[in-house]
Amino acid sequence: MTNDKIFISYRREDTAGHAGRLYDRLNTHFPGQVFRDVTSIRPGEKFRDAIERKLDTCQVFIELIGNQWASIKDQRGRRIDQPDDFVRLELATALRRSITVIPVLVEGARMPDGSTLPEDVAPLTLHNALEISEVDFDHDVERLIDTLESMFGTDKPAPPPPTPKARLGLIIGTAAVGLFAVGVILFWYRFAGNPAHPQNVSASQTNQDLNITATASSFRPADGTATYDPTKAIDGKPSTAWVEGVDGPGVGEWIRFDFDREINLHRIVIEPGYFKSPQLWAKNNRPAVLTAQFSDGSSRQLAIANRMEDQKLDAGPVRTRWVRFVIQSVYTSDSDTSISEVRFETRP
Ligand SMILES: [Ca+2]
Repeated sequence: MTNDKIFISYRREDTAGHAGRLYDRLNTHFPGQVFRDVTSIRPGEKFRDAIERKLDTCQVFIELIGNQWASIKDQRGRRIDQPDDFVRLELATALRRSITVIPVLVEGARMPDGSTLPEDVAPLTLHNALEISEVDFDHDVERLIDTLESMFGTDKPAPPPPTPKARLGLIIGTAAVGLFAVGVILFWYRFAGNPAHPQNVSASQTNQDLNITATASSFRPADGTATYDPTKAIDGKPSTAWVEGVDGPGVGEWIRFDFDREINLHRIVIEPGYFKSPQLWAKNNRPAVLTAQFSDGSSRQLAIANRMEDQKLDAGPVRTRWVRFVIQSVYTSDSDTSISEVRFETRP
């Protein structure tokens, strides 16, 4: 029986050194949950069966891509084109199942062109890649670990039960908060519409030369002068943010941007979290993995680092009239998930 949640796939001739170091680092952080090497499959086990079984418990599949990943050949030709190539078998199996696939580009390698890859592994190129390099190895791997942690969810210990005295205070406090909340909700219904059904809350904003309309599945009601509707993610101000408004971490909530024309999108720049101050950033959840969906029916997963800085994410190129981000997982704090700013980089 195996409990491996993380599968590292790589080509020995291409990235064996990085695979070894990455395995060591991940295994320190997630002990006993990382699987690296098909050589640890017992002799006599059928290779295909062994891979299928190894991937049964796997939640995240990491494909290390070096400069020779796609091009490396043997006497029969390019390895990736051969149906029994073990990297191809592993990757195709992971892509076929609902396993999160993260391509990791090593030492400046580029993502291969999907049109040059066999059909069963070409979808790899739709996934957002992380990069690792010798110079920034520690930093790059930390970013990967942050992403993995958010996917697995970090179990925080429950707070101790309140003492009787504290409980009385809690009841009074809860009642006061309850009354206040009723007031806020009544105010909200009266002046701002019903926050439970904000499906079509939208406004046009200019983001670069694009006219964009933003909508969201939910958003946090205004408090005082601060508002958190979806247009706050495209107002050009890091100090304002879209903040989802449901109970819990906001997984499944979405924000959508409609453009005034079809664009050729190649990169998305995102400010994940509430950038008004480092304190507020730490207090509000940050998205860790977003699914970006496009009007051509395609989508891609964006892995976001847990850092308060602009993050540039490869998105295409894809021709699309809109982008919808669905929150898949978050870095949890004690408040709702926020996005301060999104920019779309296009090509003609
Ligand atoms: Ca903003």
